[in-house]
Amino acid sequence: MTRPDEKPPPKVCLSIAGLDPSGGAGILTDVKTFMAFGCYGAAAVTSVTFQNTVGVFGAEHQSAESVRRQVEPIFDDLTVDAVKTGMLPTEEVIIETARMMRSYGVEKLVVDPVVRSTSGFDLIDNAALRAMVEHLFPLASVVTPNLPEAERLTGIAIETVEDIVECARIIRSFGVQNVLIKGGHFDGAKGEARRATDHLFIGEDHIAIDGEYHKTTATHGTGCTMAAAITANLALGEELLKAVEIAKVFVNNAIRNAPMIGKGHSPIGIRPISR
Ligand code: PXL
Repeated sequence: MTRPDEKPPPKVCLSIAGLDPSGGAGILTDVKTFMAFGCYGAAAVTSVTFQNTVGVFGAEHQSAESVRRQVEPIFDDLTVDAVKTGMLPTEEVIIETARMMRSYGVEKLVVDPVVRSTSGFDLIDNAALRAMVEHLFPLASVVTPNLPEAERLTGIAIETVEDIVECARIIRSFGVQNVLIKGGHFDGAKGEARRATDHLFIGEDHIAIDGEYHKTTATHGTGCTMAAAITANLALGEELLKAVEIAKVFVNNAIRNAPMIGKGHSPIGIRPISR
């Protein structure tokens, strides 16, 4: 079939993550973000969560077979340019996801090691976290922990930038090529204006990416949006550093444009970017 507008087909991004039916995080946010960058978004559900802006009230995890039966037809049919993983709730789902990434030869893979919701609900168990480190991290183009996730992965209590560097060293020792430790939760030095600086470790290089800190409750879905925006930009052919920089500006704008809906942490405002 020829395309009516004769434009080249869009880049295809796939999210393998949880469903937040209220649309603040997870696959709905990922697909909105893929679309904002002009990519085509596909998604496989790993867990149906029950939540709104106030909190997470529970979750029904999918089996590894369910995830496989969602993902296989997508790869059999579409050319997938990049994949993002988010909430992978169990060891079996992680092992199956890693197996599929290897078998389909996925080269652009963003792994967001989602551990806990903003409201404090544990989204994966310890065995799953160990499996993610062992099976999925070595396949990732980049792993994108926030500070609590970096602490949980390494056992380090982060208080200084040196602690962040040490976390990155440990995470890389798990066989990860590139790590982005997101600094939105970092208080910084006392007396200094608070910034949201992210730390990207590419090979041996450490690049600090400065950003504005917003004092706001509208932070639900920032992590998903950041990882999805990186995924879209990798799919579009950007280098990792450029993809992270573009994603950072995108999330910043989305926080500024938050719709401020709901009684808890408002979702952020994901809007198409103008090219
Ligand atoms: O932001 C972490 C996250 C990721 N994925 C799903 C979630 C959450 C937080 O609530 O529900 C599905």
